[in-house]
Amino acid sequence: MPMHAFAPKQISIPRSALRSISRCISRSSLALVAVTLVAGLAGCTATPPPKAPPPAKTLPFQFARANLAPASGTLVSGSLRIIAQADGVYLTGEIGGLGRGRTHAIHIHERGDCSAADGSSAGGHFNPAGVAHGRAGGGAHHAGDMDNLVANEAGVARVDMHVRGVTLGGGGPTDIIRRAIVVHAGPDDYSSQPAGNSGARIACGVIEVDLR
Ligand SMILES: [Cu+2]
Ligand SMILES: [Zn+2]
Repeated sequence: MPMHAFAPKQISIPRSALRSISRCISRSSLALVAVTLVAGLAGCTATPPPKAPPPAKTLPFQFARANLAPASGTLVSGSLRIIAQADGVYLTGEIGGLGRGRTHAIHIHERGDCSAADGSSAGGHFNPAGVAHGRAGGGAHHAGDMDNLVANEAGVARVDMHVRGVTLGGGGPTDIIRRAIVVHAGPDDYSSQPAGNSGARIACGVIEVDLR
């Protein structure tokens, strides 16, 4: 910035003031340079720089997805979209390769790790409140408890599920990002502890942020 073009040489300006004005000008548009010079020696009231935004991982997210892959030697797979809502999330999608007309348990499990062949690496049901297993919407239950899926005659189950009390992102105790969705061989009886006696884990997928 050519300071000498605006500041006559015969006027003695302290170096510190010059530096201060220079800082002001560097933050101002050219249209503001004259105003800045007039106000300059009276003191630059530069506003502090805006605070850096919080890291992305602490932000709530609108969408997530879970691509379910087979576990325990099955051919069960599917893709679910997870949409943030005011009081929880909405799950939507399809899971195929299930038994024709069969009923299968589905839950959110605590660990986003589907690496074990039997899905055991996903841990137990997502249960931040430390309560008993049960039925969603009917008394005490894990935050990860959901109603059973029913497959059609083609072995495909349509998922359209509202799960209350969980969040996407934010890093709080109810955050389900990087947790897992697990489908089981049998139905959840909604009462046996700790997991509804729903049998082997036949598909598993990690819940990942979807930035679309
Ligand atoms: Cu489960
Ligand atoms: Zn449970």
